[in-house]
Amino acid sequence: MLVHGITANVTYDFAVSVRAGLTKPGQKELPSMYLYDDVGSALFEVICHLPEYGLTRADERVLRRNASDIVERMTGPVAVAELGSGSGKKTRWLLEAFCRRQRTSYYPIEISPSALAICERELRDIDAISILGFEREYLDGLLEAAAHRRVGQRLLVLFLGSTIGNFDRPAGNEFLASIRRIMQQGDALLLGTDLEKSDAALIRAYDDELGVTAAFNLNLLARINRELGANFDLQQFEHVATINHEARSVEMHLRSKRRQTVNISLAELVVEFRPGETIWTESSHKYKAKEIFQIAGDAGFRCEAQWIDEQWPFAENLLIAE
Ligand code: AVJ
Repeated sequence: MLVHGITANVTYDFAVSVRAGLTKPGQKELPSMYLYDDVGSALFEVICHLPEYGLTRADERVLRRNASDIVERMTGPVAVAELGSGSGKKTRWLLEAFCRRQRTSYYPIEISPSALAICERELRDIDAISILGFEREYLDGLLEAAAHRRVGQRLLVLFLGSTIGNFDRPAGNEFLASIRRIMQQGDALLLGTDLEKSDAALIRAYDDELGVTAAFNLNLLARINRELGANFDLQQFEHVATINHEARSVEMHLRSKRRQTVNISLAELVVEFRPGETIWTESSHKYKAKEIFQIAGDAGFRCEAQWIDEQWPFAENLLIAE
């Protein structure tokens, strides 16, 4: 019964978001969070292995190389909460370093149940780890994780992979401030941020030769077909990646190849598309290493340390709650 109730609500929220995004005057849009169902999460894992997409490997390299430095800066017992853990692979280095010192709690927070299960399986062999996963949205999950921490445990929140880049800058600042409000003074946030790079490198990364990113993006329409009884013809839409210089971001869109009408029955919606019209599905903002200090300060943190990968410019930032 409960499971049925939760499922119904998830579908309802999805229908409401799809309706709001596709009836917006001007640019149609869909929230990027819905890219990550089981199929989307699996495709994203493949993207992380593509030669053109260096982001995840850079994130992993910085974490692996600096794990002991990061861990030494967090003295005493620690509870680690991770927002959007994915497969959990890149978190291993940090958790192993913490667990060598003492028993450590790990709370992965993930909206994809399959990604959460994979993460728990991937990391459960680490000695002296206690894993408790939350299938929740970020802030709800973090509230729950924070409620589980023991007295005397410092909370380390991981927000890796430059997922912060999915927010526009004001929303990103607000999100960091919301995380800060759940934390106590002295707690820490390890924030991964992809740094600015050439337009050509970014277009290659977000429009790969093999078409995996295209499939990842188009899966959002397939998901609407599956879950909301829609009739999108996937052949009639194409993946586009563009640079927004003003926002300093890469945008993914789905472009209608012709004039067409789509019926989305569970959203009680009929949508018209002009030829060439796009649905904006995701933005990935890029940062300057220096600007993180300002962003941290504005949200109630102090950026205590920054580690940068030179091969694929990417920064791992240790923010301390003030
Ligand atoms: C998981 C949000 C960090 O923006 O680079 C990868 C998602 N989209 N390729 C990113 C993504 C297309 C990714 N993040």
